[in-house]
Amino acid sequence: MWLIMGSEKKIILVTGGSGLVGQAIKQAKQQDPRENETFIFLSSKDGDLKDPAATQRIFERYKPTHVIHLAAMVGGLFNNMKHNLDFLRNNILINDNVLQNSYKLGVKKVVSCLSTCIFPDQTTYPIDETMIHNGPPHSSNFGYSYAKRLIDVQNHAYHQQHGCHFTAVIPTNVFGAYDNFNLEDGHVIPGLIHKAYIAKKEGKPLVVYGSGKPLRQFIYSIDLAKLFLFVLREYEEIDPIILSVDESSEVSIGEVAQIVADAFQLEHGIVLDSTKADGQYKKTASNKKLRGYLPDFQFMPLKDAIERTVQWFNLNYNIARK
Ligand code: NAP
Ligand code: GFB
Repeated sequence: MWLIMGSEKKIILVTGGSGLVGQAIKQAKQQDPRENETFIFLSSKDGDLKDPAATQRIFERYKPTHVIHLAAMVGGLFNNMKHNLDFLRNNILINDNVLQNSYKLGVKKVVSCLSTCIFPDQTTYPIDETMIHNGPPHSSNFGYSYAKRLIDVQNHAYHQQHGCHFTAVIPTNVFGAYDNFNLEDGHVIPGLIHKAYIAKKEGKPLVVYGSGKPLRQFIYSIDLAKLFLFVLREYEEIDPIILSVDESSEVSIGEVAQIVADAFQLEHGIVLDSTKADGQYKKTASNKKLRGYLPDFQFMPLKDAIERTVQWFNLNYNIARK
């Protein structure tokens, strides 16, 4: 039987499949299925990937041909500032176990997930893929950043020594359904949505931490998921690729807070809590490399994507991570 190139049977293991990005990939692959692809979405209930033996058992059980590696200790600014060591150690352990087992089982391709916060804090803008190792990251998240930078080093080392095809994507701040809406540990958009939900109930203003001035590029989880499938199916480089909305879509935290307040039709305005940290002022990323591959990719407008996420949170308040 002759198989057309590229239609070989793929068993795709998605580590961290129960989280924000994992759930979005689950939805995106249903919207754009391929006959030769079988996906397995893992959660930490399937085994602790910090544990080498548990990771080996998972790989021996599913025998993946491809891996989308999302599993990580993930959190917002304030969680990172409190737990830099845990972010460093937990993510180094998880990444080493997943990549080493992928190598041992002859996995054909691994796509890991970095983040634009790992780039040097003192840099020129816009940031591009060549700048990953050009200096220290921002002090608020150095633990997470160095653990993620190490993935890029590991990918090149596995390729150089064993010819492995391990690569990585670098998303900007992600948001969407199934996010972590915990007020202490989560990121800004889920944090604002949860606070707006409470403010609506209590007839109070929405409290925004910090000055509201920092700038961010936000990518909707479903858009990121579609781009992840493109990278899994068609991206052949070992070097990573930034997955981001255009630079022109960069917004301030104050502007995002206003979009969230409008989505809840809040009547008591917004107040700033300047006792809270701003973190990194900006991390403006270029998506020129991505646009080279997908010049016409349409990102969902931020306002529409936030409204959909607010709708999801209102409907799923009971099950949402809080
Ligand atoms: P998330 O919602 O917090 O999900 C994390 C996932 O990892 C969950 O499925 C969790 O399983 C799993 N996990 C965590 N520790 C584990 C362990 N020790 N063993 C096994 N599984 C474990 O995170 P996310 O926002 O989807 O992030 C996915 C990837 O995108 C991460 O690599 C993250 O660094 C990257 N990223 C995220 C953002 C963002 O803004 N969120 C931005 C850039 C890059 P349980 O559900 O069982 O806990
Ligand atoms: O999303 P966030 O926690 O992470 O915060 P970073 C972004 C900005 O939002 C900061 C402000 O300037 C915060 O001061 N902010 C305002 C809030 N209100 C809130 C709120 O209620 N909750 C939160 N969390 N922030 C992270 C890195 O940096 O980016 C992580 O620390 C990860 O490692 C992530 O990479 C993508 O964008 O500052």
